[in-house]
Amino acid sequence: MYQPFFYIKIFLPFIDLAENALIYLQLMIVIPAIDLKGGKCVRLLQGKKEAVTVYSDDPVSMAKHWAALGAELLHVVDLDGAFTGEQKNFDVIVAIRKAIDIPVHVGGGIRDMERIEKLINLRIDRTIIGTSAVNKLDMVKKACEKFPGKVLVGIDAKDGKVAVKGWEEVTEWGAIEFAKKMQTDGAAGIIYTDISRDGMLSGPNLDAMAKMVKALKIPVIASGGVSSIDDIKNLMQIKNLWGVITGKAIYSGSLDLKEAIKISKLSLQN
Ligand code: AMZ
Repeated sequence: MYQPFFYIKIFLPFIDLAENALIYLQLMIVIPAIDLKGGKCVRLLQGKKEAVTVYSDDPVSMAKHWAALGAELLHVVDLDGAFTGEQKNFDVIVAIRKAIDIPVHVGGGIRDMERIEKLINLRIDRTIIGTSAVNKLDMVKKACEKFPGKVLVGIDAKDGKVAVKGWEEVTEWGAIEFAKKMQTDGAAGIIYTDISRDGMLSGPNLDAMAKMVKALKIPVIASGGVSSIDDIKNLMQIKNLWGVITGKAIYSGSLDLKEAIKISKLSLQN
């Protein structure tokens, strides 16, 4: 599938029009999220499965809604998959893919090569690997060799350490240290989530995001804590941040997706 934004982001570097004056052309993609649990579109608080709010019984309509508002990419997570290790919302994911024309990323419960291949064959544009990137240390490398450009790594951090298995287990890996390894292994990009902020509408962890972007050459997508247009503007100040995922804010109405997309495309600041 042709994905203009992805290529624009790669080939059009951030242009500094004037040194020392904060005037620059900034592009950052705003990505709506659909988290699936029991076939429904939900949000969790800090990823805890008991703190669940159902936003829609019809995730396919939700996906169409975000696409109609101008989304250029959709982030879909099978939460049951992330908790159990096996994708449980596969049919819904397939239905979402068929219903919209924009690129779709999928994560949650993708734990082996067969699952990656299956999703890619179904025209899922990129797969997100979390737990297995840590627990099967050579898997991302192998997957990237077989499916170049199709494998993102989801790094979900609790106090700077990588968490896995639905965020119920925290590992010894430092987030940046692990991200660098994934970059070396060929990951197409990193989705970096601050667990303590996720679903809290408390503002993103700008400092942690900036450090991650600075440490890597591959695209970084920030996730967790976004609540308002000001958060979008603040994230845009992080030079080279590729994108931001928003969930609860667009469901609760504290962020207008259409406005966020508009603002994220071009920003001339003095
Ligand atoms: O909210 C959670 N508890 C949660 C969540 N959103 N746990 C995992 N995930 C997401 C990760 C990543 O996109 O952010 O699931 C994906 C990783 O799944 P897995 O099964 O590879 O660890």
